[in-house]
Amino acid sequence: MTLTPETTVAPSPDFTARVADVERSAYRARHFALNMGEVQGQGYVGQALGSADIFASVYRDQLRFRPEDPHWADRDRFLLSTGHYAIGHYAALAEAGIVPVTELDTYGSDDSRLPMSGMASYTPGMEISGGSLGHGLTVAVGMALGMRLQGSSARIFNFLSDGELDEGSTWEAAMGAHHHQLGNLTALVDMNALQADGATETVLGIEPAEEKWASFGWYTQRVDGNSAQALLAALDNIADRTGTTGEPSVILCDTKVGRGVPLLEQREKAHFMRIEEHEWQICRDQLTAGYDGKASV
Ligand SMILES: Cc1ncc(C[n+]2csc(CCOP(=O)(O)OP(=O)(O)O)c2C)c(N)n1
Ligand SMILES: [Mg+2]
Repeated sequence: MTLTPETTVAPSPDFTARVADVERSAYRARHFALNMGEVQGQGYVGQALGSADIFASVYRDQLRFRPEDPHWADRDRFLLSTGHYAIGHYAALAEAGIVPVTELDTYGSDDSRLPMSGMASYTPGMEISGGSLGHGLTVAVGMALGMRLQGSSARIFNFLSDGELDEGSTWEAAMGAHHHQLGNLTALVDMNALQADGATETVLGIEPAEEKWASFGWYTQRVDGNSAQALLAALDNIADRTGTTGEPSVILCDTKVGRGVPLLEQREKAHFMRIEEHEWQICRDQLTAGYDGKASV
């Protein structure tokens, strides 16, 4: 079956159907990311493709929001720490009906509401301005505490990167979340094994990451971050616990840069991936062919 990025399918409570729904959404989001990248001739396309399953799992399946009212007070919050992943976030916001699909073409252009690095004041649904790495979780902790003090049942999700685990502020926030018993907080870490200048393990190793988070008092799971099935199972485990424990939760998501497009998966890992003009269509074709071959769809 071939789906165009515009096709939408209603969510279903059945797990298998939920997985297929998230996979479809991630597939469409990957097309959106390629389209945005092509408009600029560049962009953080490798990260967007790698993390699309994480965004889709949360936006499609977990997050409580009103597309027509992005500032609805009781909404769940999704905080993007990594401003450069905005391209992936915009794709998810378009999928969620918060940003019009037609607006994606303006990505990174002058006067666009969709700048290359996420800005809260520009984009509906963008809760914080990213770019200065290591601050997302600190803001998320404050928000989670604030929502609890207000008696709100809203949940806070923070998307951060493996590179951000090198930031001391991330661990201060992790301690704070445990101290305040923020069971309404979930961190999602894109463990793509890359951080700008090189491989995470050679720049500044952060393993064993699970043991670190667990020792900070977090309910810790590590999953294949390119498997909607694994992501939803992990998110379900967290949802089952919410309200019953004060432990904050983290999902360490092992992902592949360029996921879904073999040409880019095999390319040397690069923070800012160079894609030649003639390659965009090849990328799109490979993405569509890979999706058509998926057993669970
Ligand atoms: C506080 C701060 N220090 C340094 C940078 C410069 N910087 C930009 S991206 C990046 C790499 C961060 O790692 P990650 O988010 O894992 O990168 P990716 O996987 O996208 O390569 C760095 C150090 C920054 N944006 N903010
Ligand atoms: Mg990284």
